[in-house]
Amino acid sequence: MTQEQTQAPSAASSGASATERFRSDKKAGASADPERVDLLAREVVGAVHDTIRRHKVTYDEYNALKSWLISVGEDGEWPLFLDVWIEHVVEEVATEHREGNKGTIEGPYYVPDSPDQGARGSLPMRDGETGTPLVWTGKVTSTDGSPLAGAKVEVWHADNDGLYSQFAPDIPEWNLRASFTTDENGDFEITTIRPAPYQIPTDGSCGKLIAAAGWHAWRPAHIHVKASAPGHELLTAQLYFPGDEHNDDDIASAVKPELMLDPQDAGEHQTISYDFVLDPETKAA
Ligand code: MBD
Ligand code: FE
Repeated sequence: MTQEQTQAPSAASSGASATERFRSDKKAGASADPERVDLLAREVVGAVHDTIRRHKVTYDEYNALKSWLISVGEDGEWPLFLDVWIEHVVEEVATEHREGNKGTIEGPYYVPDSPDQGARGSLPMRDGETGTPLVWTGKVTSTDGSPLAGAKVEVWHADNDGLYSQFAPDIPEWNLRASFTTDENGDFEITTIRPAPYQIPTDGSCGKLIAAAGWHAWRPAHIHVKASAPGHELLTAQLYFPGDEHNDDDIASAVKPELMLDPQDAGEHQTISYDFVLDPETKAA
């Protein structure tokens, strides 16, 4: 392999990282109830049968699907596929009871335990990191309006080339990833750069599906965040920028009007203000 080939971000390398990350963090399926598995597996398989009958799916189409499903696993793109096309409905169902902040999907590129910068600070970035500097002030409160001191705000986003550290090669480990802890008034101030729109990898199986169906691969520029505090439900969200051409056709269907920022020009940089309202944990199971 040439130097260039080894260093180019590829679907296979970011997919392998995303698969490994997911397996190391999540204890998926540990508590699956057989009755739920039976019900859900039957309904999903039944929905596929209905589609085959309704559209008279051919053996060629069945074999194309089989071949594609095999390659999604080989490319490590199950986390990407699921988070782009399925997670938004899981998130909708999981958070429909909330009175506080709207959230949205986590996506495949979260990494826990990013470096803590206190209540005010910058995301780690390279010398000369490109992109408009952004200064974000905000407050974390409970649904009753009381400020939450010591709340954790974890932030991660792509760089100006749309690449995430730990999933694309040659980027410092914690680049554009950090955690903040709110002060005694629940306040924080985060300095970063404005991320670029993000195109999901086009050279893997998800890219093949997109090309075969004539779709596009874009997500609007977004800042990922998790806000949490003791006794409160974890909020996972993404924040978006007005005017992005993909706000209305996000491939991951994860944009909500409540998650739109309002950047103000302030000379060389822009300022944003965005607060989080967390729901108290309910005791009822
Ligand atoms: C991303 O950056 C992302 O946020 C989602 C949801 C899917 C793919 C890439
Ligand atoms: Fe993202």
